Amino acid sequence: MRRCVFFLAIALHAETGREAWLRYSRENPEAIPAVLATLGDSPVIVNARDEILRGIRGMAGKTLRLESAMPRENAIVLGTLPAFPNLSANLPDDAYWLKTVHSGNIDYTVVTATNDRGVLYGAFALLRKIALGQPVTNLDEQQTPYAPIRWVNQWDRLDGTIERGYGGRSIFWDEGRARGDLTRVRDYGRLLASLGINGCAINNVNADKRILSPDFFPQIASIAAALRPWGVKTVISVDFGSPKTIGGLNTFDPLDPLVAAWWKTKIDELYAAIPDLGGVVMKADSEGQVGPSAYKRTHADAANVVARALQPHGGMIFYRGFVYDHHMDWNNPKNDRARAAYDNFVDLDGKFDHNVVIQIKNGPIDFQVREPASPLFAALQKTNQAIELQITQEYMGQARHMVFLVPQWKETLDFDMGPAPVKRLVRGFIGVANVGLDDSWLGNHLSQANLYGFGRLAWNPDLTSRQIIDEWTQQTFSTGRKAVDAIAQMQLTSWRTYENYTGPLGLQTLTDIVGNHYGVAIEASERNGWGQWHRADEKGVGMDRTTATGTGYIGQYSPSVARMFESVATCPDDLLLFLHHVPYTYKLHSGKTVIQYIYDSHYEGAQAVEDYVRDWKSLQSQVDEQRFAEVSHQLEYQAGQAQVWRDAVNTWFWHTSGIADAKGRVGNYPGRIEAESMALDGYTIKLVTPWEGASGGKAIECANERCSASFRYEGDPGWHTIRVQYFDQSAGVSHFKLFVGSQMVDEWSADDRVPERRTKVDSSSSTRCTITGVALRKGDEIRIEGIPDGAEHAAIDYVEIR
Ligand code: GCW
Repeated sequence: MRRCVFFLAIALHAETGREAWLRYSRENPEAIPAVLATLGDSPVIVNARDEILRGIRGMAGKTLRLESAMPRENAIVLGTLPAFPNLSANLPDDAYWLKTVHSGNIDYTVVTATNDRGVLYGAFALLRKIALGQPVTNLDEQQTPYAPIRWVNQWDRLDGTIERGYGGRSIFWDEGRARGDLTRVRDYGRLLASLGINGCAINNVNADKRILSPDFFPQIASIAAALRPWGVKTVISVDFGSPKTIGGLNTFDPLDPLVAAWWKTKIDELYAAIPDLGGVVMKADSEGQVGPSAYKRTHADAANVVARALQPHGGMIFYRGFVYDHHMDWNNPKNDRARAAYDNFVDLDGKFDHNVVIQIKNGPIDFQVREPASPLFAALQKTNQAIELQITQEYMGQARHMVFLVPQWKETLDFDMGPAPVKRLVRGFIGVANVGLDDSWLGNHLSQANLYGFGRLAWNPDLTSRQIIDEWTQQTFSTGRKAVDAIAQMQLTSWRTYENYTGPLGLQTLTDIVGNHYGVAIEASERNGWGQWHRADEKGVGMDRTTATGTGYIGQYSPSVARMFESVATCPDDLLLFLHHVPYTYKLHSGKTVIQYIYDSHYEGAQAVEDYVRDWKSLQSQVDEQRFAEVSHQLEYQAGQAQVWRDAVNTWFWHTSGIADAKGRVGNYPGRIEAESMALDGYTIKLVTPWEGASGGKAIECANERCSASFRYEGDPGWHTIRVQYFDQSAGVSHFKLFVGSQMVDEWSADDRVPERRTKVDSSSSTRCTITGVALRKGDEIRIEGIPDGAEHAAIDYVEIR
C-alpha cells in the first residue's frame, strides 16, 4: 500500500545515508600515487591507513599498494613526526600537517602529527580535500583544532531508548546491557573521527545509577574498545547520588570523607577497566536529579569530590550548568528561569578544581529556536567552561523538520559578551548528538549536516556556515553546482524559516513544553513552574527581563551588552519578546507592529517550506533515488506541519489580541472545507486540545469499522490539487480512500513513523496527503472514507482544494 509520498521514478542508484559524508563517491580525482606507506602500527594509525585505502578506492577506483617503509617512488606516507627525521614542527596534540616533500624526483604526500590521532585527522583531511576537488599535489598545511575538548554526548538509556533521540534506538545499549554487536559504534567512531571529535559520553545525563555497578565496567570497556581505534575517548554520565544508591552508604554528602573515599575507589576501579576513560558528565540538582543541595553544599563541593578521584587518572568531570528550579511560582513576576545558571554558579567562580569543566548550554533556557547567549559564559572567569550545543533537534522539529543549526550556533559563538566573543571564552565544544540505529543516524538525511557542522565548528569556529554546508553537500550528495547551490539555499535559510513559523521575535519555540516538545501548544509554557514563560495575554506579550522593571536578568550581562538589551530602542528585534514585555501594537525597528510581524512571519515561514519542496524536487537527477524520495517525503510532511503551526499560532494570537491580520489571511482559508462541516456517516466531531492544534478547533473521528465524510465541490472546474489534512497517531495504521463521485482517485495508509508520544489527535499527529491532478466539476461529490485501526480513529481535520 502506498504511503502518502510522491515517488518519482528514474533516478541514480539508491543509498541509505549510513555512510553520511564518507561516501567517497567522487570520480576522477587528480593523479594519486600508487603506494601508501605507513610508518607505525598502532590501531589508530592502521585505521588512518585503511581509511585512505578505502577513500581512494571509492574516489579513484584504485587500490593503493601498502608498504611499511619509505618507498622509492611517489607515495602517501603516514606517521607521527618522529618517523620523519627531516621534518620538524611544533604541533599541539591532534593537530596535523599535510606536506608534500620533494626528494629528488620523488614526491611524498606526508600526513603527520605529534600524536596518532593527529595522523588520523590528517588522513581524513586529505580525503576531504580530494572529495572536494581541491589540489593535493603541493601541500603544506598545518591545522590545529580550536578547542582541545570536542565531545559528543549521547542521552542513551541502558534499555536502548534515547531521551530526545529521533534516529532510532541506541547503538550502544539494548535491554539493559551493552550491545553484543558494536558495528554501528565503530561506524560512529569513524564519523566522529572524520570531524576531529575526540570524546563521546555513551549514556544519558539523567544517569542510570547502574552504570557504576561492577558488572557494567566490562560493558563500558567493550564500547571503549570500539571507539578507541578512532581516537574517541569514552565518557560516562554518573549520578551524584551513587555513593548511597549503589554504594550502600547512608549519605552522598560530598564533604563526607566516606563519600570522598567511595568516589576514589569507584573511579580507580573504573580506570582499571578503562585506563583511557575521558572522564564523567554530571547533571546534579536539575530536573529531579539529586545534587549537593540535599546537604546544603555547593556545586563546587559536588564537582570537586569527583574531580579529585579522577585527577590521578587524568580524567575530567563535565559538570552541567543546566541547573534550575522547575517548581517556580508563576505568579511572581520577578521569578525567571533564565537567571538560574548564572545565579547558581557565579559565586563559585574560581572554586572548581582544574579538571572540572562547567558545561553550559548556548542559551539560558533550553535549546529554544532563539535565545541570547548564556550570561554565564562571561561571568565565569577563573573556571573552565565548555559550550553545550544540541545536535538532536529536540525543540527544533525533531528531525522531521529540516533545520540547519550551524548559523544559530555561530551567532552565539560570535556574540560579543563584552570581554570577548563566546567562542574565546570556552575551551570545549559539547554536542548533544543522540544518533541512533537508523541508517540516517539522526532520522533525516538533511539533519546529518548538524552533526557534520558541529564537528567542523569545534575544529574551527571561524568557518562560515556556507563553507560548512557546501563541504557537507559535496561529500554527502553531489558536487554538482546546482545541487550545491540549492541545498545551501535551503539549509542556510532553514533556521529562520523554522523560527518564522514557530516562535519569532524571541518568543521561543511555542511548543508543548510539558509534553512531547514537538507540536504547537502556545499556553503549555504558562501557568506552571517550568519557567519557559512568554506571558502573552490580551494586552501584550514577552518576558520583562529588564533591570528597571523586570526580573533583572539583563543585569547578568557585562555593561555594554546589558545596555543594548535593556533599552527597547537598541534591543535586537529577534530577541525583543525574550527580553521585554510590549503591547501587540508596539512597532519594531522595521516599523511593523509586533502582531503583524507574528502573522507575516508565519505566512513567510510556511511558504518557504513549500518552496523547499519545489527546490528539492528540481534535484531529482542529482541525487540517488532512495535519499531523494526520503527527503522529498520529509519536506512535504514539513510543509504540512508548517501550515499547521502557521494557522495555530496566528489564530491563537488573533483571538488573544483581538487584532486582525491587516492582510486578511488569518481565519480565512480559501478552498478549505472543515471536516466537521461535511456530511458525516459514522464520523463524529471531536474537540481538539489545545484548540489551536486543529483548524476550527475540531476534527472528526471514526469509532466504527469504517466511516465517511463528504461534501460538494463548489469551485471552478478544472485540474486541482486536493489536500487531506488528517491525523497519523502512533497507535495504529488507519486507511483512507478519496473518491470523486463514485471513482476512487487515491488511497493511502497513516503509517508514517511518528516519534514517541504522538498519541493524540492534535498538531503533533496532524499530517497531510496531497493528491495532484484531479479533474473537478462544480457539484462533484468528494468523499473520504476512513478505516480506523486499533486506537487510531482515522481522524480528519480538513480538506483543501487548490
Ligand atoms: O531540554 C531538556 C530536555 C531533557 C534533558 C534536559 C537536559 C536529558 O527536555 O530531556 O534531559 O534538557 O539537558 O538535561
